[in-house]
Amino acid sequence: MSNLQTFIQENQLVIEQKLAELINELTVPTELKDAMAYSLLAGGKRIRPLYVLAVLEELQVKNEDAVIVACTIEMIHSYSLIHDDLPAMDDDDLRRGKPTNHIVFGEALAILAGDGLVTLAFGIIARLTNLSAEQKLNLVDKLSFSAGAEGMVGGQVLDMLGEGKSLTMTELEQVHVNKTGALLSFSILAGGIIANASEEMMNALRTYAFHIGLAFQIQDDILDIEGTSEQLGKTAGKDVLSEKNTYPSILTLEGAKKHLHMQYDLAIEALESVNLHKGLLLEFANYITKRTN
Ligand code: GRG
Repeated sequence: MSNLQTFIQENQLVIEQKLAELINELTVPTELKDAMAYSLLAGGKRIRPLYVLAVLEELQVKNEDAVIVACTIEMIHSYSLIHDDLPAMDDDDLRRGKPTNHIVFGEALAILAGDGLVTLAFGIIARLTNLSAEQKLNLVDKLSFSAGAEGMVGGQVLDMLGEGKSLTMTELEQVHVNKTGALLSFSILAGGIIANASEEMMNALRTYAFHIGLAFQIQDDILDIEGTSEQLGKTAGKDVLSEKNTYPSILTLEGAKKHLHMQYDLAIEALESVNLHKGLLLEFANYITKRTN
């Protein structure tokens, strides 16, 4: 088994346990807790929390709060998926092979479960005890930027406004840097913040994160065309059928694959400058660009 596979296996378990713990300890109406838990504890690859822990592993720093910060990012990710699946947005009935949150709990509770998850994340960071006030403020600041109007929410709006129009590559990139890249990038930077990494290290991680964020989305678009039936089932090929703007639709499939490799190379080049190009972050980049689901 590769280092990354062992790392993922061990840490996914820790993340799952911590997520369950953080939800179970809430004193909130049962219906709300059930709706929050339904999506948060429904599996998924846990790429974002794993990235936080991978950066700390590479920087050889241990901090008991790291896994909790990692879980808060998964809470924000989970909220974004619940809201993205709503009838007013993508109107999806299935997510990860299971009925979407609003199908099970109804639209109102699904919206509120998402609201509950996103706000919970910030409160949890504020209450951490193994990080300095400065680190927590930095995490809250960067997380709100990445998840909010200047990041994921803004990207979702740009994506929505672009539907039915032919976007240029620059416009498409702007959608994805914000919609998908911002939160994924934050996961990588959060590891650096928790580790009190140097400015040079943070700059390298930032560049790596930027290109990995794009690579993740390009591979997502490629999987929508070439993916396994499981992956195609996720959206039922919706993006292809609805003629949404995607990397393959603008660059062709071959062009999208070339662009993916270019983003990969740029990500690894950034790691070379801080001598992190042979470890877990390299393996993670390989996984992101070759993933099949
Ligand atoms: C509603 C504010 C708001 C934002 C939604 C992230 C997002 C913005 C929408 C998700 C739609 C989508 C399929 C985007 C493509 C890339 C992506 C984020 C895929 C899902 O992330 P994974 O692959 O999912 O990490 P798992 O299931 O593994 O957690």
